[in-house]
Amino acid sequence: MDLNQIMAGLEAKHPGEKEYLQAVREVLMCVQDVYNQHPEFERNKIIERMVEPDRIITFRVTWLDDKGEVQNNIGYRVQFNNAIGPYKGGIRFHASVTLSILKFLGFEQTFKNALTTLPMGGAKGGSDFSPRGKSDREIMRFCQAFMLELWKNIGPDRDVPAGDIGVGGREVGYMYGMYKKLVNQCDGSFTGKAMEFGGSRIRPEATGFGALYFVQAMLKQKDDTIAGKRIAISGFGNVAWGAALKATELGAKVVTLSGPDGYIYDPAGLDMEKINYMLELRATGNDVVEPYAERFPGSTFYPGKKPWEQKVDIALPCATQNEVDENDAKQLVANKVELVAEVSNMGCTPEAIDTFLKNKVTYAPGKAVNAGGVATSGLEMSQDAEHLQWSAEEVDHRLHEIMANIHDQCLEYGIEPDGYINYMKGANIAGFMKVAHAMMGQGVI
Ligand code: 2IT
Repeated sequence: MDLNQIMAGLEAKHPGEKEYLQAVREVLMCVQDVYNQHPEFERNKIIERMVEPDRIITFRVTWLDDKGEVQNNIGYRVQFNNAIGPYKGGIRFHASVTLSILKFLGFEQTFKNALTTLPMGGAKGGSDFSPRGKSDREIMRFCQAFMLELWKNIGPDRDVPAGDIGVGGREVGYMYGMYKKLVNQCDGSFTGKAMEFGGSRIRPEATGFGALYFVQAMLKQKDDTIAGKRIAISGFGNVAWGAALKATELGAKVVTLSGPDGYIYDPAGLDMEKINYMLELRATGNDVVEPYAERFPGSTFYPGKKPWEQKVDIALPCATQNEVDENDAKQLVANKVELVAEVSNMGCTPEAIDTFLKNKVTYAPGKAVNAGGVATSGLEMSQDAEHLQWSAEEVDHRLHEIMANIHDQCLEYGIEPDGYINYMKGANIAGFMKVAHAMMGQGVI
């Protein structure tokens, strides 16, 4: 494989798709040596087939706002790769959504899902619809309008969507409700459903919990433990909440949270009351964290800034792609950060990752760290298929096993000659090998 030639071809074909090209370059850079040891991959054009989505579905979503005015948005589903199982991946509702972002997320999802060991392919969907400031009725009408198009393309053995930024239990409920109305079947073709209609215990917490189990495995590898560590978390959504909850339960001190408006520094660390307050903040629909500082004296709000300027042992980006840039990384390194684990998808820019690797900071990518979310979605699919609901202990036990297994897979391919563990390389090669072998086994299609 000639990395630069492949990238030049993709850049010409998909100009301006910055996030998608970034995600592809990272994977190809990591797998090129292994790839070149397998001439059969080259003969079968595995890379060329893997970097293009199987199909992209684009549609107009028209809905009525509370004033009775007609609103239009764009809806997408990128069905990236189903070599390993039905397409699987979340739906994102955010004003920033573009095809490039959904292609990057679908591409990442394919390898992440392969790492879970469960039979799931990769996909992603979403809309440029912004839930910020919308009423519950507006959210419902939008979700229903979105499903009027998407239902034709999904199904329990075809494509199973779930939540992502801007899509939580409420939105999944409204979308699944409309889907059921249209197909007249309760087949569980969505995950992240509420417990009353086929959801799985632990799914709301799973991304954050799984990330902390992974961080525990990374620390154990260094003969270290999490108790007493100071942790910076960004975001205050579902993923940040689960991560903050588990980190606090494990005895760490979470000292930051953030929103689009800035970040909160709370030197006392989070406790249950503060963690529950994150849910209240989110329920306002205003997408801001500033009120936290008024509610909890002793904490400070830093408008327009990111939490990476604080001195911490562990940084857990939990907000969105490219939220840690080169300057943030340099600041973290200067403050002697020990470990950075991306809980958001592609949370660090390539320059930030380079900075961590050069300074031998223990760093792991989103597709390994945050895979507990989609893994628990896979467990939800199993429960729906057998018409049963498992106990929280059962789900949590399996989540632990899956995260430990992903950590082992990273070690298999990521240990460098000097003993440094390159989790990015390990995760990308392990995920890639699984997808490549699955594609090889099913012929040229
Ligand atoms: O990025 C992700 O892995 C998710 N948003 C969860 C996907 C899923 O299908 O549960």
